Amino acid sequence: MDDNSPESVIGGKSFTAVAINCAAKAGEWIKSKSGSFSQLNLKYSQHDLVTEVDKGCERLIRNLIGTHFPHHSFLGEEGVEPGPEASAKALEEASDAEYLWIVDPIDGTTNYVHGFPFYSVSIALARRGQVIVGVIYDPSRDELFVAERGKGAYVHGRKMQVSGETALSQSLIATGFPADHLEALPQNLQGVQELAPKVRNLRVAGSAALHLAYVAAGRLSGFWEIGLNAWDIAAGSLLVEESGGRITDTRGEPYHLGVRNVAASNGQIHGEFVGALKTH
Ligand code: 2AM
Ligand code: CA
Repeated sequence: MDDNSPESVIGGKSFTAVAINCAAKAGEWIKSKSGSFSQLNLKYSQHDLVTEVDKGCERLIRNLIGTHFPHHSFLGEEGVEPGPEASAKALEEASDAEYLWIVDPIDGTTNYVHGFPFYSVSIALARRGQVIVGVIYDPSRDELFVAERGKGAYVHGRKMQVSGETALSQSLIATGFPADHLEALPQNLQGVQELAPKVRNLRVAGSAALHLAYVAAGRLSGFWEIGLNAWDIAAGSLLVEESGGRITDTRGEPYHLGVRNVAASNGQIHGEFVGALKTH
């Protein structure tokens, strides 16, 4: 039986339909709470924020997924202790699962807290470590990005395709400034130093998942960031691949769920892009 066929799930909903439903519901709820949350807590550092909306949103998604697929495993940002060691351990513990949902309830929490409308809900389903469904929802623009392995990636029901730039000099590249100011930030800044003079321009908008969706949609030529977690990248990785782009780590090695330093692009600039990042 096809694992994604209606017979395999309660209520006859496919994996992708459930992911879309979760992302849309969660996104609407987050947006409705924007500007009115009461608790702002610091996690790993003063640059790592969480609100009660992040936590409530993750609970909502977890419950919905659990209703449809009670035997599937779940890895969510808010269920894991802050810091790279805890997230690596959580991923390792979950990596044996046949089906693993990987969820970031709000990617871009700092933006959300400040009212800067660039944040997203990111939901991926991995089967034995390979992402097979990826959904990213941007509630500020009501944009839903969806990919299914082997079936393409879509936004507003239109098939997405990465951009056509063939050189860094024509490229619009995004990055993120990491919350870890000891190791990840200096490494990222070296990349900025190397790339800034080579590209058309750089952007730093604050949601890794949405940056990846924009690479898939051809709005950015590429994106890299240091020190991310599986939930920031998993859904976006499939969007990029299914739109004809390439995703690796920043040294050009193949992407897998444990990758923390990520480089995604339209494929055509990938060699030059990763080559510049590797200079350091
Ligand atoms: P978040 O909003 O879900 O925390 C911005 O540069 C990107 O980095 C966002 O996707 C953000 O995700 C992520 N990010 C923020 N703080 C982080 C941390 N301490 N460790 C890893 N990723 C982080
Ligand atoms: Ca988050």
